[in-house]
Amino acid sequence: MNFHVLTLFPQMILDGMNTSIMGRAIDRGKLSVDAVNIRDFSTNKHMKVDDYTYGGGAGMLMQAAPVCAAYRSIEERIGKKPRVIYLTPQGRVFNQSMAWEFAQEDELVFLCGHYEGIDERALQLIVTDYVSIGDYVLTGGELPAMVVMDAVARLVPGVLNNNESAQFESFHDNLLEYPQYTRPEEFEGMKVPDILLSGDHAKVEQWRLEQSIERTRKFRPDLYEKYIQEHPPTAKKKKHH
Ligand code: 6GU
Repeated sequence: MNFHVLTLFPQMILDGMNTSIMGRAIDRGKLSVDAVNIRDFSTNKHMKVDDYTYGGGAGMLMQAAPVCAAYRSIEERIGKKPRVIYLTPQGRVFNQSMAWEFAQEDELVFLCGHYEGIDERALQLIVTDYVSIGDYVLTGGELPAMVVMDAVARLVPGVLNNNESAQFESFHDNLLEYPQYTRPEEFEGMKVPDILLSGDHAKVEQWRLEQSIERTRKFRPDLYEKYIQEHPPTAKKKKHH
């Protein structure tokens, strides 16, 4: 998977992505991240990339020309028209199924806005997907781009170790994860649940599923409803409440 990020702050992207599991995956050749500085494509003598908005109002807007020129440099380099994800609070709210969808691509471009946004004509010309990471406002698209890249990258084959496989985990099946424990058996008077020490694998699995269901019901009733729709409680099984 090759990520390309259009940004005014390339160092922020490179610093964030060359660390920990992402950094390891880059070193192993499973991922690449390049940050293209939109300012390098300004034709203004002061390397300006923003201007006032037509119609008035507060703030500055990123101009269409440097954004499009920066994008086209990527298109020419990779020799195809990739999906271009614009990070914006106006976008579709990112979730795990979108991460799986993006993970099917070989190349992904992320467009990070700043100031009050980007000239609408640049967006019309190059953007294929509008994505938000939640209902709050940030100062720019760099952190959202890194959030989406992290979620997508860990689904790319070879990025995670086998035993940290992305297949079985939170949001698989709309359930939250069950509680986990490591040594010691007792910490500040709190014991690890007996069932986890029993060695009865089937009982452990049953307990974990019950814990997942109960946590989801308590903390994420919206996800719980989806889970119940796909797994209606039967007379035989234990009730979920
Ligand atoms: Cl994608 N961008 C900005 N600037 N703020 C956000 C966001 C994106 N998602 C949530 N808030």
